[in-house]
Amino acid sequence: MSASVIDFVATEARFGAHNYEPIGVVLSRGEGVWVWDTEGNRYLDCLSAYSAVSQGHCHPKILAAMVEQAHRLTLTSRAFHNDQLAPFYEEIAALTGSHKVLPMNSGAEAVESAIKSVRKWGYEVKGVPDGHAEIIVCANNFHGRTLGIVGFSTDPDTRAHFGPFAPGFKIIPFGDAAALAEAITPNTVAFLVEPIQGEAGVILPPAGYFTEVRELCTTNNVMLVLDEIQTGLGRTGKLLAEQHEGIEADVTLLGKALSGGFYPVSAVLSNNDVLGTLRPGQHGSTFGGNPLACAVARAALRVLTEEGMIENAARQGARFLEGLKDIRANTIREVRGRGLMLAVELHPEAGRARHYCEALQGMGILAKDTHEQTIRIAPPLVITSDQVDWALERLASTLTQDFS
Ligand code: IF1
Repeated sequence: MSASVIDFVATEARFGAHNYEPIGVVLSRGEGVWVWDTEGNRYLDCLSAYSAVSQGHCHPKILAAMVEQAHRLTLTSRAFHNDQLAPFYEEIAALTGSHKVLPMNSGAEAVESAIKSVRKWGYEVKGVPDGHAEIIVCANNFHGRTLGIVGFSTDPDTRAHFGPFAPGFKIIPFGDAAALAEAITPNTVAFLVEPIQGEAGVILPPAGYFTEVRELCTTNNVMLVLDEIQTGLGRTGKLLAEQHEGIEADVTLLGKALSGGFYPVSAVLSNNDVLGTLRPGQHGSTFGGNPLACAVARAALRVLTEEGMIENAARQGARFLEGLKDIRANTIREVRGRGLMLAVELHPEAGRARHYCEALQGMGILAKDTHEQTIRIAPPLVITSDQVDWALERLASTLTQDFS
């Protein structure tokens, strides 16, 4: 690392809460799938800010919409109407086939908002006795960092020493429909689940799991809440990951790529019943649904569909996965994923995934490890075949090295 890079890193360490341990690269510019560091080195971004920059860095049309709106009006609060909210509602509802929309900012806020809404639905529509609503979640979930959410995490780092936590959550194994059937009681209001578990290491459920989940939820009048904050908006090669399963959630959570990485924008989408229980004064946010966020989200959704990014994610994702499977390296335990949400799990004896990510950085690729043994690969959805092949060459040569 050069002197200036060490300076940025040291200053962060001196003043910042040490809640991250970034790879030693200081980025200052991005365009499409590429990012550049302060010294002008170029990298292929295989993290996409945890899938938030799916449309590619600094997409010109989203940028133009943001700048144009920023000149006109940024924030009104929901005390008044603004002329961007209604078209945003219409467009996102039409695209996703939803009846109602609740705009928020971060992903965690969308999750919290869904929890509040399904509980309220449980008391006011389903008839659960007040204070007794139960929500079922999965082991190894990741839904965000707020107190409500970390209380039902099973990851010690995420949870430890942040309690006491809110009651009302039951944890079952992911991918086990029988466990869901057993966990449901008359007080169950919702099952909250990721279509593919991201932080857990890109874990796909067994085939048919979500069909059974859908049936169980319908039969027992339990709201199926899909956290598509990471899997949604094209990441897996479909608009929503639920489409791979041939099901429809009752409540869908979106975030991250909803703004193409320009701004925190999230949303709860639902049928009429769930969000219909919220009355004036019962939930809100200063920034949620602001005109700048709505203008950015509208452009982010438009380019996703108009520029064929979802189809490209399916095509390039299949190419990337095939290419990864063709790499003959005894460091690799398993390669998995769907669309451009991919992971390479290493054998325990191969050494830490972090070392491979650092080696990849040296070859011009930025990727992020998760859980010691897994390298996550999630480039922007605008990646081309040549760029996939370019990445595969470098991954192949890195994965055949030994960092144990
Ligand atoms: C961090 C992982 C990704 C999410 C799902 C809600 C949220 C997230 C399915 C909350 C956020 C992030 C946050 C980021 C790490 C990251 C992540 F490694 F933890 F799993 F993306 F892969 N639901 N995921 O994945 O959204 O409040 O952050 O906007 O550093 O904590 P948020």
